[in-house]
Amino acid sequence: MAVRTIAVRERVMAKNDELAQTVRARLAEHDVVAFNLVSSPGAGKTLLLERTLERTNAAYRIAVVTGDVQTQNDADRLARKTDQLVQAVVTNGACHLDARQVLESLDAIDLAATDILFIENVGNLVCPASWDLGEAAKIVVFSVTEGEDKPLKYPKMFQQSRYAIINKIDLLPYVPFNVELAVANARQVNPELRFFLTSAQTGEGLDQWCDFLGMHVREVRAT
Ligand SMILES: Nc1nc2c(ncn2[C@@H]2O[C@H](COP(=O)(O)OP(=O)(O)OP(=O)(O)O)[C@@H](O)[C@H]2O)c(=O)[nH]1
Ligand SMILES: [Mg+2]
Repeated sequence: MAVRTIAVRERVMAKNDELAQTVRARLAEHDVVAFNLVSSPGAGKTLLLERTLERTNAAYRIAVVTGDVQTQNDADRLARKTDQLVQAVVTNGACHLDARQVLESLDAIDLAATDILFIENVGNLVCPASWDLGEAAKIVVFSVTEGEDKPLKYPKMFQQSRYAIINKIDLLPYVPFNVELAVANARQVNPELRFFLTSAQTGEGLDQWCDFLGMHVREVRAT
């Protein structure tokens, strides 16, 4: 039975990877760049996206897919900030989004009128690491209230991510968090990781973040 269980899981993962490639191809066809935001619950993914929409709405067309175990609260928050579609996926207990859910979401999104697709994954530092959703890159958000050791305790998420956002830096005066140590820990598991330091609350660091998004849109448009 144990061997059979593993075989089933491998088939599920293989199917997911196939669907992720279909997502990737559909996005490429329309020059849409997709980022998969992953984090522990409450690191600030939704607030960061709200601020991003406020700042970039005039410049880029951003669609969002949000994944939540229960409720569509995040989608409701984000829909207040944009005229583009915000697609809520309620996973009913699953701890991650999968490529099929993203592919089905794409049917409702006008990709020809989209520059960036943000996928806000379910808040969980373990499960989403294993699931390719067809994104250009995973971006791991972790906040200064979580401790510097998280990259070492949850290495796969940091290995699978190309970018890391250290968020809630407005709280640095109040919490014992050493940014250099956190960066060193993350680089230990993924030397290629690139960092942003942000406060979605005060707006600090969001200029660099939005410049980065603009650079990606321009790159995709130029190809
Ligand atoms: N002080 C401070 N609070 C923040 C910051 N970013 C987010 N928060 C707060 O942190 C809490 C969680 O933020 P969310 O944006 O809902 O976090 P999330 O990652 O989307 O959470 P889940 O979707 O549940 O995983 C909220 O109370 C936010 O107002 C920040 O930069 N500084
Ligand atoms: Mg959220």
